[in-house]
Amino acid sequence: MTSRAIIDADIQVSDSLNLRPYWLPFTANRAFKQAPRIVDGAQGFYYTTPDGRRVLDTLSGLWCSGLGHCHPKIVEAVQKQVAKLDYSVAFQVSHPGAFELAEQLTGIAPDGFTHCFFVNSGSEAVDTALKIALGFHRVAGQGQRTRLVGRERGYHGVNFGGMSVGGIPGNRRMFSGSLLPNVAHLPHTLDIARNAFSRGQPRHGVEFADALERLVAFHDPSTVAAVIVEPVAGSAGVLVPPVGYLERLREICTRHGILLIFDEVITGFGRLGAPFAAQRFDVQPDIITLAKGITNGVVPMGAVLVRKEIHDAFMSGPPHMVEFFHGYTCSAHPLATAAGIATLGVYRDEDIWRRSAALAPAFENAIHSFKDARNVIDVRNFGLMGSIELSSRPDAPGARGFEVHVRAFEQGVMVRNAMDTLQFCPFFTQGAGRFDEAFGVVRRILQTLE
Ligand code: PXG
Repeated sequence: MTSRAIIDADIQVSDSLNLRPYWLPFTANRAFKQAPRIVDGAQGFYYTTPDGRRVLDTLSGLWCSGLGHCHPKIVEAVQKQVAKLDYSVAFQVSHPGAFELAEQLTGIAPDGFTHCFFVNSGSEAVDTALKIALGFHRVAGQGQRTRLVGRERGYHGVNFGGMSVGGIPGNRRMFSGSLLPNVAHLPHTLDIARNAFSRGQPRHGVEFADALERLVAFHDPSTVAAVIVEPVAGSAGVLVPPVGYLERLREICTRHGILLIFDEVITGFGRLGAPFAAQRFDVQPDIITLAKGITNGVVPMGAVLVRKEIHDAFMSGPPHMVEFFHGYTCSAHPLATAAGIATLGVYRDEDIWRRSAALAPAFENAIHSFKDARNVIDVRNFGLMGSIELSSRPDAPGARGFEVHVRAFEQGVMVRNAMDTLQFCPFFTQGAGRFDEAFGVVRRILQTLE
């Protein structure tokens, strides 16, 4: 036995890995270590396991690899970059890739977004966006605007800001005494009683946005800095905004001088058939957070896009002074910018926004074929995001969804569950014919699932 093969008696393993030291994120660690699901390769739409099985990926990684795994152009760009400039000091010094990627990102952003701040993840993008919003009001002479508004069931990452404006109870519970003060939450927009099995945007629920008017009136609108929402909520199980809802949020924010932040960590980069959800819905936020698809998941990276007025407001004070006391050691890391530039090149060269929009109707038809399947209480979709919600076992919420995940993996399909909701995020380039492969396995599992 090699040292890597030494395993605690209670943890069963493959022959060669000690599973004990690694504490996995957002994972049922004990269940995992009893029956690990491990991949050691990926190509295109499939992972491969150490024992040589192929596993079809139905979530484009974790909503991040829409171009398929190991895209040769992105791989090559990263390989070249690492041999040329492995790291560049992030503060007071920079490198060409950072400027090039910022220019390209602002080039595909909605009109008026002129500046880009780089970070390393979606969570960092969100906390950065919240700090930009608070800082903006302060430099603009409205330092009393300190209140933030999020939404129930929202997911904005796991750092303290994102967790505080986030609305998934399980993510907040353990830290409930230590969240940011001065945060209020809008109601979520899921309304299965009225909107079950909606195709695309649900018809009912624009009035959920009116809660913002009441909330800001209650707290005094002049104390509110920003509202943050995912245009389509991802992690909570693909909650699609009702018709007119985002427009109304925008209108209320504008009327009260409140910044609107769209968290586009999932919806960005073609997921909805346009570069960003802001363009797809034709609703213009003031700040956009990005991550995931910015590098096709190849190198960790996030970004915050802001309008010119917001950036320019910070550019005061003595010119030798730092204007925004914020940043990370690996902001605009050369490997990430190389991956980002290559990824944007592929989006452009492979006509991804159009292909994503073109594939969406076939995806919609395929996922709505689950309407009459056993235990299915809702199917939701927008663009290339979709979910199938199962009823929960009364005694064990989440168990049904987890069982589908485990059984599907055994049968060569990676299916992500959020409690009892199954989530799907197809590859842009997979073609309509491929939905059956994954959905066939899911359908057979649902037929026998208690
Ligand atoms: N905002 C949104 C909208 C996200 O979806 C984050 C912020 C945080 O990003 P980082 O890079 O810090 O993880 C996310 C992340 C899932 C799932 O299964 C979703 C995410 C991450 C992992 C799993 O729904 N979203």
